[in-house]
Amino acid sequence: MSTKHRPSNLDLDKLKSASNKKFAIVCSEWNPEIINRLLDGAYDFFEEIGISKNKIDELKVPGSFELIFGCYKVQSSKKYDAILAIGSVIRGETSHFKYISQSVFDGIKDLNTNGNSPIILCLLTDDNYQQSLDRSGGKHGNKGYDCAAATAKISLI
Ligand code: DLZ
Repeated sequence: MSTKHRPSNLDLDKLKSASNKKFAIVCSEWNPEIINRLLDGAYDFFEEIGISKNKIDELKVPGSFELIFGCYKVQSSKKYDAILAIGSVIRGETSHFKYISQSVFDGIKDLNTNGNSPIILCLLTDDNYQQSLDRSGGKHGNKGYDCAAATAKISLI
């Protein structure tokens, strides 16, 4: 199991008390290599606190914009202690980048105010592909791992 991206301030022993909680991951299908790297990081974390991959429900949505609807559906089921949303938006020549990114932050923020299962948003918003690689298991760590830790943490509040 990879621990090379583990943040130094992580209290893994404390987070192990989330091992009896129920989690779901909602992830986008755009930029699949980046998404898979983020998912690997997230599952690395969950394994470290004693939750195997097959205990976590995963819902795929077409793009990051649909993370809002996917999270809404999952949240409405009231089956989960916390939800992790994973997406990757990479700046291109189109203004889609800013509209999609802002919409996702706004939409997930709104869902987080309804008092149901909290949603942690792991949305990479990078200028180019290399930056996304760097943050999904590269030189800047793995945000999937970090956000999975945040998901466990919020489930304990
Ligand atoms: C359309 C689009 C573009 C240009 N770029 C991305 C991206 O970098 N990452 C991502 O997750 N999704 C992208 N999409 C797709 C939108 O999220 C959405 O799926 C479509 O606009 C359909 O609603």
